[in-house]
Amino acid sequence: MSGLNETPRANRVHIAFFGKTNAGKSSAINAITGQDIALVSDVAGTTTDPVYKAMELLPIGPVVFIDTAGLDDTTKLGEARIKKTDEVVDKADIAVFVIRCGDTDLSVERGYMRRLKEKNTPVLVAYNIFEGKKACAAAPIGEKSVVINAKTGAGTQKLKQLIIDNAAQGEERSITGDMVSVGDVVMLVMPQDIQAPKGRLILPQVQVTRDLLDNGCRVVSVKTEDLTPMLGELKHPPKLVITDSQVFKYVNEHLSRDIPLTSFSMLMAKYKGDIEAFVKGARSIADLKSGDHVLIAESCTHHAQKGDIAREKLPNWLNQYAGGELVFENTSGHGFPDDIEKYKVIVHCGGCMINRKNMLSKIDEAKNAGVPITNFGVAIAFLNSMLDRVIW
Ligand SMILES: Nc1nc2c(ncn2[C@@H]2O[C@H](COP(=O)(O)OP(=O)(O)OP(=O)(O)O)[C@@H](O)[C@H]2O)c(=O)[nH]1
Ligand code: SF4
Ligand SMILES: [Mg+2]
Repeated sequence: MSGLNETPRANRVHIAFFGKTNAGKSSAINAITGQDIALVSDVAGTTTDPVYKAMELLPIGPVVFIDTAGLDDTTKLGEARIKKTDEVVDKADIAVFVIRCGDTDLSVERGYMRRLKEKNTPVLVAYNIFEGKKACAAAPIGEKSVVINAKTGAGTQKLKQLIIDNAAQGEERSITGDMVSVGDVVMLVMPQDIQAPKGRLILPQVQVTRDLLDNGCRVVSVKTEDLTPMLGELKHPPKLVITDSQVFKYVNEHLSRDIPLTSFSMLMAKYKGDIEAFVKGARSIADLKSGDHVLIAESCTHHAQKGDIAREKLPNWLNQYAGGELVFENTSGHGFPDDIEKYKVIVHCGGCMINRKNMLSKIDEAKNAGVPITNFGVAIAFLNSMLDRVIW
């Protein structure tokens, strides 16, 4: 786990290395980073589970290098490894294929490349020269490529530059950039009740504040009861009010309709996923009837206080709304169940531990199966009739 002052892994650019066993993936990562991150040996299948290494790669900033197991490991154990590699495919922001010069059977690589392309993930190829080996194969599907010697490090600076150039087209995204302008006064309503962690702010509040400051806004933060007095003290109404969803009702009642309002969860849903898909998914809750199957999906298992949202609160609210007994299933971890088509809606957690690419992959999987998908925050906004009032 990263420390409090470090960028969480979910917000780092994910740079993933793929390739056959012994192609030199681990050696290439070590050469680029100048660190012995990954174990290198001439035994095929040295790297088993994906290895993650967070670091700063200037000028990109915080990144995480991901070393994966060989794509051609067909043993029984290999199957489990391939599954883990598939998970990396879903979250890679940029993919580097390490291919041995002279290797012409690239069908496995092509399959993976195709999947990455479908996700608009930039794909690079590093041809690894093994001394005495023949010329390199032509780039499999016209990828941007470089020739390296992963063992001596030759060419790896060029590979690093190629990664930097192509990761740059990957997004430097702003949470509020399309809603505010320089000089705007933005008011944040942040109840600091007993549920709030002692002595600090929660991550969405911190991230949104930083984002607004970066956008040149003047940020005014108030507790719920200070909303009205603060509005009275401002010379002009704020350009935007951002509230914690828990006090939406209060804020809505105390805020003039002509002041744009949104919530931290709507902003985070937009930042992390596909807000239009989530809103559409949330509106499909209106069609739920008794007996319908609903999947509640969480990305990880550590959520001590969130457990009851997923297993109690949300199911209760949805049952109340549907006026009957819905059939709930909970899942946690990477994928969705195989019989995903049976669900009338999927309600996903906020995904604070996964990156945006990973969330978009999940949204795509649901879309491909024709199942509406939303997330906790947007579903709760719908259930509280917030969607008619807030902007996103
Ligand atoms: N001579 C030479 N050896 C290399 C080169 N690149 C890697 N090797 C060697 O090839 C072997 C495999 O390299 P790794 O980096 O462990 O390969 P990998 O793709 O991570 O392999 P797995 O983890 O087993 O999938 C090691 O013994 C490396 O030292 C190279 O360019 N030239
Ligand atoms: S919101 Fe999702 S990813 Fe974040 S802690 Fe909860 S279950 Fe894990
Ligand atoms: Mg390896």
